[in-house]
Amino acid sequence: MQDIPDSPGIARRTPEPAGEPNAAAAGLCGLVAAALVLGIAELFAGLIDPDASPFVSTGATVVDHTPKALREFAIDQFGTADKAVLFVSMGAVMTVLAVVVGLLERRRPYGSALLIALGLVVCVAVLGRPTATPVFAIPILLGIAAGVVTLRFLIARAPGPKAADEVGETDPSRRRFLMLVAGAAAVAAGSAAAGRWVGARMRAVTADLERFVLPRPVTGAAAPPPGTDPPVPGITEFVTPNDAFYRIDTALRIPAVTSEDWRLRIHGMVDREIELTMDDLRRRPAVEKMITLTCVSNEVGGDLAGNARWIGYPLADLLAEAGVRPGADMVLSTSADGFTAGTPVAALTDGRDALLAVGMNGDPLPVEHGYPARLVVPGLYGYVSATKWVVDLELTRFDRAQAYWTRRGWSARGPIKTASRIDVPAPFAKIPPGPTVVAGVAWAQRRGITAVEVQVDDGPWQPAELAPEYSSDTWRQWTWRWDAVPGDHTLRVRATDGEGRVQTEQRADPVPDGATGWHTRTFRVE
Ligand SMILES: Nc1nc2c(c(=O)[nH]1)N[C@H]1C(S)=C(S)[C@@H](COP(=O)(O)O)O[C@H]1N2
Ligand SMILES: [Mo]
Repeated sequence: MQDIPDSPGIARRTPEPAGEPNAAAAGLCGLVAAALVLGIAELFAGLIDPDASPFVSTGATVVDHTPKALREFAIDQFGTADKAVLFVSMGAVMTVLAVVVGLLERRRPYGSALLIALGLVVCVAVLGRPTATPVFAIPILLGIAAGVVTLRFLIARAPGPKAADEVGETDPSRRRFLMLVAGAAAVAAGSAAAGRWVGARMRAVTADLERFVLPRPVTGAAAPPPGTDPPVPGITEFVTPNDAFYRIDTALRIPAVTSEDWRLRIHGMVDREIELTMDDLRRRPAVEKMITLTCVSNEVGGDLAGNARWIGYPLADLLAEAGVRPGADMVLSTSADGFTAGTPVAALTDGRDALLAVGMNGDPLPVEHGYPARLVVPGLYGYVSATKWVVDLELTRFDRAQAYWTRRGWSARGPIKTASRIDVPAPFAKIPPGPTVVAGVAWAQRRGITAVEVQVDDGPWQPAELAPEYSSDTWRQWTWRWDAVPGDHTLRVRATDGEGRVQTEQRADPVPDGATGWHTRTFRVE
C-alpha cells in the first residue's frame, strides 16, 4: 500500500488491493496447486490405467536415467527401501519446486508458466513409458489445468504482507484464504486417494489375470480347415485376435473382478440356488468352442462382429445343477457393474454351445472382454446374451423382468439376422482393370451360410466362392473372381442362410432388433 498525498498536509491510504501476497501465503498456494496437479492426475490415472500415474512414471523414468553406479549405491545403502527413498526424494524436489511456483506467481503468472512447463516434462515422461498410449497424457494434462486454475484463484485471494502484519488471525479475508487452501488440499488428497484405490484394484486384477490358469477343455475346438482364410489381402481373418476384437459395453471403467473374488449365483425359479467360485468351476468339465459374436448395433457393412475360440463351461450343465423350474423362460444375467441381459432359457438348453466362458483364443478373457467370466451364446446378439464380468444368473420370465437394453427400447429377443459384408475392395478404392478378387464375410449364427452372391452395378447376381464352413455358429469368408472393367462401380452382396432364406434387401436400422439390408460398396477401376 502507498500513501498518496491527497491535499497538502493530509495523507490518505488507498483502499486498493493489498498488493502482492506475502511469501508464506504464496508458497502455500504453490504447494496446494502442485498437490492438485498430482491428485487430479492420480485420480484419472486410476480411472484410465494405473500405469498412467505421473508420480509412478516419473519415478520409473528417473530410475531409468540414473547412472548405474548411483543406482547400485542406492540399492546398497537402502536395500529394499530404495523405492521409498526415491519417492521421498521426488516428493522433496517437488515440494521445493511447488514453493518456487507459488513465489513466482506473486506478481506475474510466471508460477503458472513454470507449473505448465514442469507438467509437460512429466507428460513426456509418462508418454515415454513402454506401455504408454496417447490416452496416458490425459491425467497429467487435466492435473495441470486444475493446478493452474487453483493457483490463479488462490493467489488472487492471498493476504498481502501488511495485512499479515497488521491484522490478526481473525481477519475474515485471511481466514477465508486458509479455508480455501484447506479445501483445495482436501480435494487434492481425496482425488489422489481415490485414484490410488481404483488403480490398486485394477492392478490386482491384472496380476490375477497373469496367474490365471485356463482349464484344460475335455474337447478342444477343431482347427479351422484349410481354406478358411482365403489368401486375399484385406479380407476379415477367420479367427479375430483378442486385441482386434470389437468391444461394446456400458462400462465407463472396466469392472475390476479377480478370479478369487468372483462368484456366480444361480437363483430365482430354480430347485436349489447355487453359488460357484472359480475353484468350483475347475472341478467341472470345460469345453472349447468357436463362436462368432455379433452386436445388434452393427450397421450394414459394420465391423461389430468377431470370431473367437472360447473355453468355458456349458451353461446347460450349470442350469441343470440348479434345476430350472417349469415356467421360467428367461435367464436374467447381471454383470459386476450392473448391466443385465435377458436370454431365453431355451437358447441355453437346446443343445447349442452356450458357455460361461473363461478363455478367449487360448488366453484368459482380456479384462475388457469380461475377465474372469462372461457368457457367450451362439445365435443371439450380445446385448441379450453375452454378459461380461457376469456374477448372477436369475431364472425368471420375460413377462416379469426387463434387461438393460430392453428397458431402453430394444427388443427383448435378439436372434442374429443374416448379414454379409464386402471387405475388398476397400471403400472408394481404385483398382486396376483385369482379374481381381472381391472378398468378404457373411454370418447367420445357428443357421449357417449356404450361399453368397454378388452383383456389379445392375448386372446379374453371381455366386461367390465360399470358404469351408467351420460350423453354423461361425462366420464364413467368401471370394469372387472378377475381370474388372474400367469405370465407377457399385458392388452389392447378399447371403443365403442354412434355412434357404435370402438375406432381405429391406433396409432397417439397428434399433430395435438389428440392421438389415444389402451391403454395397463403390469403387473405381482405372
Ligand atoms: N457387463 C456387460 N456385458 C456386456 C455388455 C455391457 O454393456 N456390459 N454389452 C454387451 C454387448 S451389447 C455386446 S455386443 C457384447 C460385446 O462383447 P465384446 O465387448 O467382448 O465384443 O457384450 C455384451 N456384454
Ligand atoms: Mo451389442
